Amino acid sequence: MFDKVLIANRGEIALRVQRACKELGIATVAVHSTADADAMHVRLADESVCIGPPAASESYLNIPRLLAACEITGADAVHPGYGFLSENARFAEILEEHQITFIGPTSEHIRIMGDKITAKETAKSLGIPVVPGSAGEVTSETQALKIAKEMGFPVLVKATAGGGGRGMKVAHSALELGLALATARSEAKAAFGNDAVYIEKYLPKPRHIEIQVFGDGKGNAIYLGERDCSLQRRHQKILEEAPSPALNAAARKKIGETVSTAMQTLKYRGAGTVEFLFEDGEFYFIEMNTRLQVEHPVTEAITGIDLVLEQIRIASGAPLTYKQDQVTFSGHAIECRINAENARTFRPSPGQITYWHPPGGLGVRVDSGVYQGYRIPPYYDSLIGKLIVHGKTRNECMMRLRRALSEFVIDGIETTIPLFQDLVSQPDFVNGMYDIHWLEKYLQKP
Ligand code: MV4
Repeated sequence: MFDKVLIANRGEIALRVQRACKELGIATVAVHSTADADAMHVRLADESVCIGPPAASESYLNIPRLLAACEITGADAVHPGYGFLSENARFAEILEEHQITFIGPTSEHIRIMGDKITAKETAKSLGIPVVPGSAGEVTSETQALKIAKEMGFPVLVKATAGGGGRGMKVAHSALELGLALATARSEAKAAFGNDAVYIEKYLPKPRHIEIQVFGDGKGNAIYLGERDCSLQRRHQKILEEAPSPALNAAARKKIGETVSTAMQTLKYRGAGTVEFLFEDGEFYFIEMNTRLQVEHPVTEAITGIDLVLEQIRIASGAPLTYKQDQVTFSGHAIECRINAENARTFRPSPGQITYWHPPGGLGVRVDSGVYQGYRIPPYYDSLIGKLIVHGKTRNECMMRLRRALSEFVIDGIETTIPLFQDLVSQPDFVNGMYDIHWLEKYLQKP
């Protein structure tokens, strides 16, 4: 087991990793920018290293500085959290070259899944259902038109180097295809420096359902159920729940076994999330995230499994703690992402928290790195905490969520709490009847 883990992240996820390390008796090293000198993860770490000014490129994304922090402190492993360098294959490689364990998958698997085309090709070869579309990059309108006519319109043009919905254009007919290709290419060139595009059958009203999977890197893998992340705004997840209201036990078992078998074949190591679009009872692979996700606590709530403990154990060479038949699902969990933003305009609202009173009670968890008096810096993303609520049923979970939201007091800044207080009484949400477009349509209503 590791002696000392450097946590290459900040905010609530840095604290989350620290908790797991402490439970395993592992010393922790926090890194921070000058803007985060007063952050909770710095206060609670055994050691801390200031790695630079506020800009992420000069701190949390700066590989030489993170490596220097490892050398100075003698850390023998690094946990990347999510975001920042968590899916940077080169960072994983460099750490391994310095005999420091990267708590995550191999750089090879990070690289494969980081490219949309190779990820989709790999998924297909492993028996995972994918969206019908071009075998790879399309380089001419003639080629695109031939494939589109075979699939049927509408089709979606996507950037190979894309992600988070950037560089995507829908074409409803042959007449629109040329413009969609040209627009997607130019946006991809501008955003990613790479104008390669591919096309897929466009799914008009899907849900976003992701499968949590764990592998030991030696050919064993288990799945830990699914999370429904369909409530999104501009490709930002707002609320996630487990299990999905749209899945029954048979569908869950089928897609879970498909994914875990694929990860066994791949000899995948660590935590992974396989993302699908789900429409008319069918799953379609869109991408795989080779990191721990923000929304992992809803899976922890219904399985009772600490995913970060598992990540650290696997990275240290231990076998999976659980066999598939030891993974059980109990109850329902919902996570609300509390952002320092105006609940209607979503304008960021950094500043000092003058009063902080989180909810409590049975089935209520708040993961956050802020505290009363803390000044939220304007340099990083606006997530200040996650409210995770668990209940025996979805209805009990929602009753508890409404009560927890009513207890939550955060003064001094604006937050998205009022949005959730509104959402949990909307009939479509209460009935679980929402797809990936529902929230943006709802927010556009006067
Ligand atoms: C799609 C799609 C419909 N049809 N692919 C958005 C970002 C990237 N994760 C993939 N995305 C989509 N791909 C096909 N063939 C719709 C989306 C999409 C979406 C997917 C998941 C969650 C939210 C979304 C919001 C808009 C579009």
